Amino acid sequence: MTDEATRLTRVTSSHWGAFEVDVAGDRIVATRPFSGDPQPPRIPEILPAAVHHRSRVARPSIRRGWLEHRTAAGRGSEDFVELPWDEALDIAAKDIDRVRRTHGNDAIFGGSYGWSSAGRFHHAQSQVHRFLNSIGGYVASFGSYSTGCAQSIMPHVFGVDFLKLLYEHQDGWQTIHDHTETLVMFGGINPKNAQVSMGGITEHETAGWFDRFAASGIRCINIGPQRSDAPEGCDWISLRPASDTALMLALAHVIETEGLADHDFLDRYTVGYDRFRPYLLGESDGCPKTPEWAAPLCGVDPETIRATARHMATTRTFITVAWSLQRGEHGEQPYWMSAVLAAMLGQIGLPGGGVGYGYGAIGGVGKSLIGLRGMTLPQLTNPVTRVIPVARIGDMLRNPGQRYDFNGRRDTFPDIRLICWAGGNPFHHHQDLNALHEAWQRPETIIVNEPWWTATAKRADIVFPATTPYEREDIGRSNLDDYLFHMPRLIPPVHEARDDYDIFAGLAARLGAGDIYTEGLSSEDWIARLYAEYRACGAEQGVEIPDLETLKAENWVRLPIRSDGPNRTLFAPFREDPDRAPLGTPSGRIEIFSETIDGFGYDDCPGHPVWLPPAEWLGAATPATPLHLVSPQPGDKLHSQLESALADVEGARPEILILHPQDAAARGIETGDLVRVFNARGACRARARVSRDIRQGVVALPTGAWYGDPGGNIDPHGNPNVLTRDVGTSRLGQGSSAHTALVDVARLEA
Ligand SMILES: Nc1nc2c(c(=O)[nH]1)N[C@H]1C(S)=C(S)[C@@H](COP(=O)(O)OP(=O)(O)OC[C@H]3O[C@@H](n4cnc5c(=O)[nH]c(N)nc54)[C@H](O)[C@@H]3O)O[C@H]1N2
Ligand SMILES: Nc1nc2c(c(=O)[nH]1)N[C@H]1C(S)=C(S)[C@@H](COP(=O)(O)OP(=O)(O)OC[C@H]3O[C@@H](n4cnc5c(=O)[nH]c(N)nc54)[C@H](O)[C@@H]3O)O[C@H]1N2
Ligand SMILES: [Mo]
Repeated sequence: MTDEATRLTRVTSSHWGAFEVDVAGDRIVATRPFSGDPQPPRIPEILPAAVHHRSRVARPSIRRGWLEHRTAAGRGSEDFVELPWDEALDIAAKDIDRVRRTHGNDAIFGGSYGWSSAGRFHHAQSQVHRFLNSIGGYVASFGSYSTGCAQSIMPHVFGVDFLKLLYEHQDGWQTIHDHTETLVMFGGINPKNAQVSMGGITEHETAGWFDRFAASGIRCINIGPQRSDAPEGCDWISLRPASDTALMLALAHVIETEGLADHDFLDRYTVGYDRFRPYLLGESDGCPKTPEWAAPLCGVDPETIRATARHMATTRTFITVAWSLQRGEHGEQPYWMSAVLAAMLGQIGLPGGGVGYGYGAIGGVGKSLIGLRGMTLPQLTNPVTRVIPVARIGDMLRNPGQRYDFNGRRDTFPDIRLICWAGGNPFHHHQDLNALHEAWQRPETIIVNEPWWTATAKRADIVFPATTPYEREDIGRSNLDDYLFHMPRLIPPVHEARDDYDIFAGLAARLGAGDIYTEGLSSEDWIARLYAEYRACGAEQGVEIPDLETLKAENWVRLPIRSDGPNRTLFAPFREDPDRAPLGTPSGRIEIFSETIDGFGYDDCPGHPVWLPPAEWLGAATPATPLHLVSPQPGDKLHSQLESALADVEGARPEILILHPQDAAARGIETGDLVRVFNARGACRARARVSRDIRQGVVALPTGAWYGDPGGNIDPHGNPNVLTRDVGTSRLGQGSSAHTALVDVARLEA
């Protein structure tokens, strides 16, 4: 029995959903699933160990060489000196002031990408951006590692912001369930990834939908390198990574040449098919994109391609594309081509037909809700207009002043002297980490707010210990969820941690911008203000939201904002009448050929979708690097978060590498063996798991193991980003190319 006096149970929310937390005294002692979640994730189980882990940053810490000599030398390898808060804030503020006076605010990089924690007010990105704006601005970043490439290309094709397309236009699960006959999933739909969502999903439903699809006889086809990317019971067409565009072109070729293309749809709703068709048929380049052409590229036999094309053309077919396909070099092409393929089938705008993106990427895609706005900390305005594509940070640090192209614009990389990061772990998320470590030596000062001594914190000059959500009060809500949470402060700050808000308030005050940053409000005041705005917005839309005191008492409520009835269909009004409801493209139609993109003159992203192989894929395998590495999201955590405690679990590190029995046998590797995964960029250790669920020639190593300390020639924990290539998807998208990398694997003696 628990002692009520010392033990308290409350519900809180996170990016991986709601869960119950048991607190005894100053400690979180256990977590339990939230009763309303049909498929609760196991991720929170490790939370108590992580929150109280020895790797928490205890006090403000300044790297010795920087403190004594203001030198970058030793960054990442030197020890830190702990200082009292006031002293550390004084030192940091003085240096920020020096940089902005000497070099201007465009020498400060505050792109600060990362997921940080759920909770609306203590949202680290909003906090750091507001702070930097209050002191004169910063160089920002555009897009995300998740969908950066799609965010650039898809508005040219469909004329709508990519994230709006996902969250407000695409077919709902119910529509798919009720109308789709064939679900073709490039890159699968994996309930493992849908555990997670920005701000959290409370009821995890993805696996449940697949049970219902199976019961109603929907044929689900997973196309990609891993069978396990889709639930059991789905068909699997095993495909070489990065070859989806070749397969899609061959499907399109069959559809066109067998008279299965819907030319009425193409005429009425699209532009540029006449420019694309000669390429498809080989009239413009002498290379018809037949199944026989595609087979050796994508590793799928021509008969399977033909049968699949015919099946797609003769049933209500919904094509889904995982975000992973655009997280690779030339990731623009499979995205654009999937839209063209769907247009040729003529089912866009019909319920359960057409195309959609990222149904398995995060929970909440496919859910139909009345959108409520609000609960966002205003970020003020940024006087610095410089913005880099988010995944080009390594290039920016290496090449100040160098020109680069991005989606039709030419710009030069700024000369960054100071980096301020809160709520992200670039030494988790960026590609080619050994190269980033070198580039990271260039700025004069690096300031990081972090709860844990991550690889990024270890590579900073000044580290401010940040609280976790369990140490502060907040409101949990997400545009993709119908639950609303009061997230109580469950325990006092661990060691001397402070909220990001208080850290930045301390810096802003020292820089003469205290009032601009805080407006004289405490965290509590801000939460009350933002909540009141949110309630008012709800009232405008006829949704009653309880007052804050009631929410605090209830802990969580469910809002009546689901619209599960007749469900959403992508572009239904456009299909109804394309003249009255045109798309936002220059032509008002789906752009199979884009004059805008053609006008950019990019050979790596021309005016219509084309087959462009990446520099690294199985078609370019070499004796030194014969295997394609995919680095998917980890099932047991969010990115690199909670890693400190997970890594303590006996046998958990290095991370598990999945490889095919044939590739394992050729190297004398068995399940459980320690292996070395390597290429010219780096090497890491991993633990082998031999499986037939992966295509021969492909290996999979999830992201998130903490990048080790510099100096070693092998990353001990199994971080795939020592192996990945740091190159933009193309001059158009400039997204992350994490999924296109070649490696080899060798057995390590234990
Ligand atoms: N090879 C490869 N690499 C990839 C990908 C891939 O598919 N393959 N995927 C990419 C993608 S899609 C993404 S989104 C990125 C994710 O990359 P990130 O978002 O950078 O990863 P996280 O581990 O979530 O980093 C969040 C950090 O914020 C800290 N944090 C949490 N809460 C707070 C807070 O309240 N305040 C402060 N100050 N800090 C906090 C956490 O401890 C953690 O260190 O990785 C990318 N990297
Ligand atoms: N548990 C958990 N869930 C998460 C996250 C997490 O850290 N943990 N992170 C979240 C985030 S930030 C994001 S952006 C999403 C990402 O969601 P996605 O981008 O959909 O997921 P990934 O795990 O990167 O990749 C999914 C699968 O794509 C396959 N794949 C890779 N390359 C190719 C290719 O060229 N063609 C085809 N057909 N398949 C390919 C791989 O086999 C891989 O397993 O996941 C979210 N969900
Ligand atoms: Mo992401």
